[in-house]
Amino acid sequence: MSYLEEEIGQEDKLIKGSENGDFGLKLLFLGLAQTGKSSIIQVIFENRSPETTKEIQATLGVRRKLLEFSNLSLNVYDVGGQITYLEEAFIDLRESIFSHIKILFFVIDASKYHDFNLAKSYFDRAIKNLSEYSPDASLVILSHKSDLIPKEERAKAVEVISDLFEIEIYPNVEIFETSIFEQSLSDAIKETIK
Ligand SMILES: Nc1nc2c(ncn2[C@@H]2O[C@H](COP(=O)(O)OP(=O)(O)OP(=O)(O)O)[C@@H](O)[C@H]2O)c(=O)[nH]1
Ligand SMILES: [Mg+2]
Repeated sequence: MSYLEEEIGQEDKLIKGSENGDFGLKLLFLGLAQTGKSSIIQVIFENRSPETTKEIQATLGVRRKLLEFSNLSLNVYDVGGQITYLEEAFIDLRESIFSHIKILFFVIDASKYHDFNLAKSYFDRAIKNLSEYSPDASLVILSHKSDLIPKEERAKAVEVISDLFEIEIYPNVEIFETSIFEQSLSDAIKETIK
């Protein structure tokens, strides 16, 4: 059994320093606290039922999981969204987190528009780090928890985020409206991970 196979499915791991080695497609989930990053990972890649995600505890630090999805090996980084952990990710762990990224999923709670500006400041920092460490990475913004806003306002939320995040200036950014309770999430993930 290879090292990778041995690690797949094991308890997730707390990242403390540089991580070397090729563990598969590296995905990075970033966003403010409680936006739904760990829920997305567990619902899509670990078959957790959306209803039980209420029990998920806040992510402390940066966690890494090796998972399988559509016959692909994934190396999934989940950065706790509390400011302390975000700062740790952007300062102390910068190189190990932002190197070799295939896709950055930047998760926004679409119902919390007061947080959009703070989210944007971290998005800008993420882009800066990616341009340095993973210039070929794709960027995917999830306008998430769309079930919390009326159907007729969902497209507007996407528009507001797209404008604020200036996505038209980046050739490799896509934005999707998602919810763990709807098909939209799995469609978006399948479209981006090929
Ligand atoms: N309504 C709704 N709630 C969601 C959705 N996705 C996640 N949640 C809920 O949001 C809460 C926070 O989810 P987490 O996955 O822990 O959020 P997180 O971004 O990992 O949070 P940190 O680890 O603190 O950064 C949980 O109660 C989830 O059930 C969604 O699409 N819609
Ligand atoms: Mg989390």
